[in-house]
Amino acid sequence: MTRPETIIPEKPTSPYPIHTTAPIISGFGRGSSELGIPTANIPINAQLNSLPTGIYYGWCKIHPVSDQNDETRTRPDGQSILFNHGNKLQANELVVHPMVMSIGWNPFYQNKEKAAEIHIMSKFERDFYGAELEFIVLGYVRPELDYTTKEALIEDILTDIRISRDILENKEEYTKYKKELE
Ligand code: RBF
Ligand code: MG
Repeated sequence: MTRPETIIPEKPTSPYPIHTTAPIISGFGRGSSELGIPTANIPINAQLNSLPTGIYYGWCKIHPVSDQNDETRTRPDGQSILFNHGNKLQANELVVHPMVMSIGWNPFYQNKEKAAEIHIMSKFERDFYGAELEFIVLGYVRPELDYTTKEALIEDILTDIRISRDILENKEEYTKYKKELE
């Protein structure tokens, strides 16, 4: 199936903006390793659960949780993950970033549980599991789709990133929400 055209309203319209905060948990570890597109996974809260599954865009900011020590947690697949709660991040990584969010069952991977994950459009030196992610969702890009190849999925995610970055950086009605996180 090919992606439907993305409709971009003049400005964010109800239910957006959705402004919320969630802890960064461990996902399947596929984003970085298999797709080359890392995502920060977050629990599905009632607010996110009320949205249709699909791809969204907005702004985000990472908040380190400084009163927590590093700890190692074991993922369901047996892999151990170091939770540093964002305490290794640099000042230039703690700014407001453009993001794309995927909510759903990842049909390409046939997940059994609904997941929410955010790709932050910046490069990071270190992981930041256990940090808090504050974010504002401003609009919808497309529904979740299934793909016949991994390459086709990657291509569509890169298109999502390009469309979303363009809206967030060039449309004033969307750019201005960046200030709410500063
Ligand atoms: N997974 C799908 O199965 N279908 C999709 O249409 C899809 N779109 C995505 C769009 C974006 C912007 C992102 C960040 C992820 C998307 N994913 C999709 C999820 C992807 O499969 C997931 O990030 C990896 O499996 C790592 O958990
Ligand atoms: Mg992930």
